[in-house]
Amino acid sequence: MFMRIDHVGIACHDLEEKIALFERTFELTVVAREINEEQGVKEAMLHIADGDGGGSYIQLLEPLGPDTPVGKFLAKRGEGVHHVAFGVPDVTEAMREIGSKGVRLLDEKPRHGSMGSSIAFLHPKDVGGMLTELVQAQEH
Ligand code: MC0
Repeated sequence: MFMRIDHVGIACHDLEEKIALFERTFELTVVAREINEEQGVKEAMLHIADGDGGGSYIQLLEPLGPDTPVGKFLAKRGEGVHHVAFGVPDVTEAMREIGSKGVRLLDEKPRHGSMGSSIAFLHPKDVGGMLTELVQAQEH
């Protein structure tokens, strides 16, 4: 079902500061930036490697406000890993398959994600405490 880890999302207070830290420490390069109003984030993707059906990335996330998923996470837990995203060939099919196993889907239908992807989230409480995202990369 999963083709690769698409990205690991990291919640932070200051996007520019954390981009500079990751560039300096790991020699990673930012390949995309976006403000996603629907998800309440300003984000940057730092490229790690290319794999089956798409690349893999570190995603740095700064909340657009306190009353957003990442804003609430920061207030409760502080900076750190917010979610893990898996690449799937077909996000709607993956939602159907995983949902049929009793895992709560946080989205009724796929939403717009980073770099033109289609995404959906699974409830962390149903998958071992890890907020999990399904990603179907944009076709090129
Ligand atoms: C909350 N919980 C988490 C968590 N956030 N556990 C692991 N990882 C996280 N990130 C836990 C809480 O500690 C709590 O457990 C329980 O889940 C319910 O949390 P809550 O605080 O009561 O509820 P909310 O209102 O904060 O909602 C949490 C929920 C929400 C995961 C449902 O954040 C959500 O719908 N997230 C999906 C969308 C999202 O995260 N978007 C931002 C990234 P206890 O034990 O205390 O009851 S957007 C993105 O990444 C896009 C741009 C992309 O990749 O392209």
